[in-house]
Amino acid sequence: MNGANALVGTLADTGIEVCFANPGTSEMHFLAALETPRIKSVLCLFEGVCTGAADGWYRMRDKPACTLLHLGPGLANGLANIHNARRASSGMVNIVGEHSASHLRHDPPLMSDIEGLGRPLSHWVRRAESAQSIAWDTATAVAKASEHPGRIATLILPGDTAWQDASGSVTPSFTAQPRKAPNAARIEAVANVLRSGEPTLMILANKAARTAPLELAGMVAAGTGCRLGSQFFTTRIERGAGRVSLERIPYAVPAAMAFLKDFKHIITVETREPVAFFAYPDRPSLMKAPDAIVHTLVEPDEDSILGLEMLVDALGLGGTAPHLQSSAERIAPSGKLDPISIAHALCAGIPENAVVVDESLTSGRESMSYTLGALPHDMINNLGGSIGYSPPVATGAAMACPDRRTICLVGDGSAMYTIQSLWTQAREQLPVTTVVFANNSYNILKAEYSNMGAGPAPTERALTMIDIDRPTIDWLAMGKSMGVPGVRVETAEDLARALLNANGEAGPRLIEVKLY
Ligand SMILES: Cc1ncc(C[n+]2csc(CCOP(=O)(O)OP(=O)(O)O)c2C)c(N)n1
Repeated sequence: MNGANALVGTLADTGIEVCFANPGTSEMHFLAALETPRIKSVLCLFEGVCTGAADGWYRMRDKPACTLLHLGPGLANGLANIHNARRASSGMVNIVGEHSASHLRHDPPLMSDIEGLGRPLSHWVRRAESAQSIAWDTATAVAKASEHPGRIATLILPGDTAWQDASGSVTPSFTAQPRKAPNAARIEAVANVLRSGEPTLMILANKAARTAPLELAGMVAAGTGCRLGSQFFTTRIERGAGRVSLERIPYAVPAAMAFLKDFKHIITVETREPVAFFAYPDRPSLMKAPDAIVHTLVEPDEDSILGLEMLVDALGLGGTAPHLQSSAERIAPSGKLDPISIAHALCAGIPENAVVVDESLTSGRESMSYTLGALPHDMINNLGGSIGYSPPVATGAAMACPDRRTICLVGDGSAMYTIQSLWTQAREQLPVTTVVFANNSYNILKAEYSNMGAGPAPTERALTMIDIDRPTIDWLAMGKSMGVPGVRVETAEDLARALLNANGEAGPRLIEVKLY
């Protein structure tokens, strides 16, 4: 048994099921070890796809996947989606290949400061010192990544530690730690706030946006009159008809301030108070009313089900029925495509139990609430703001949930960052429908130009950095070249029909939504 075998064996022993990989010469022993059927290895054609896919896997499975990245440059290519995963509290184990120590002193071309690249975005970085220590290091990495909230663990694997003998190495055993219990005094203080009857918004995030905690929060809302909200971006929300819905705090600062202005109290569950995505001249960073008070009910590393149960008990609300979202009054999607008619089409086309990965930006950003009454589904957002997250996350989510349809809603500008994901989806025949909103523009930046005070509207020259229409991207050809059949739609009814058609397919499909 060599170090690579010890590594892969320990990954499998500690519950890792999948490795999103982009290998190079230094990782050949790891590749050989991956021949075990115990771990599914999935080739991704860019490291940002590997790391985004690991994020998508975690969001659906609540446990880490691993990635295989080629030395410093491979890790660097994966960093943007590691950042997004970190902001979403997703755990992952990155295995980064490296030269043997004896080779490093000759300064070979691929040498770089891997620890230096990995550390800012990893919670844990370690370089395997010997083949004998790899099993220990690997088990430690998986335990770290599996903490709540999820953590980014990066293990650097020098070539010689992979190929040397690892027999007799020792693996520690870790028992998963239960989530921390919230402090009882804090729960009582929040109960008092709710008893006051003053206007209160409870914001739920991360694991608190799942059905069981949402129902507990729904009981509190039904019993006290408080409202339930989400940040603009949430890791995963179980939503749709029959579930407890969250009101989404708007993205734009003026709209968010208008939404928040009457709340005297904000109660946070696994999140913090609402912060603007960007700083703008003359607009505040914190968007609540100046006299509003923020109360933490559950910290991000605590158990929100327990916290909400304690709150329901403290308020004597056991047995209260939460208000459940009614089915959408389905407005038949029709006519010209705009954010509202797109939402109507989505509402008609999202199948039961779908996973929706949203990076629709200006095509869906403000209209996603129109899909609240769709069939029950999961909604995934990007908490890190680095675009190009959704095609990889959809890939990983579909690997994690092959029996569900994953729908990736993505702006054309965002899609271009990680479109290689389609190739992996075709190769693995994943049930993903990618909907590309082809407005030939970084449309969001047009409004941000004036929001920032750069001028009333982008100048012609500025527009050359914002429009992506010369040349026009042929999305159907793009999909076809990577084995994903597609269709182009120009009306809302055609979009709904295309979604429904794709739902019946086993493999990936692409829908180009032509928006100009
Ligand atoms: C890695 C990264 N680079 C650049 C940006 C800045 N940025 C934010 S949105 C955006 C354009 C998005 O365009 P598209 O996906 O087509 O959506 P649209 O705005 O047209 O709705 C850009 C370039 C970013 N957020 N992340």
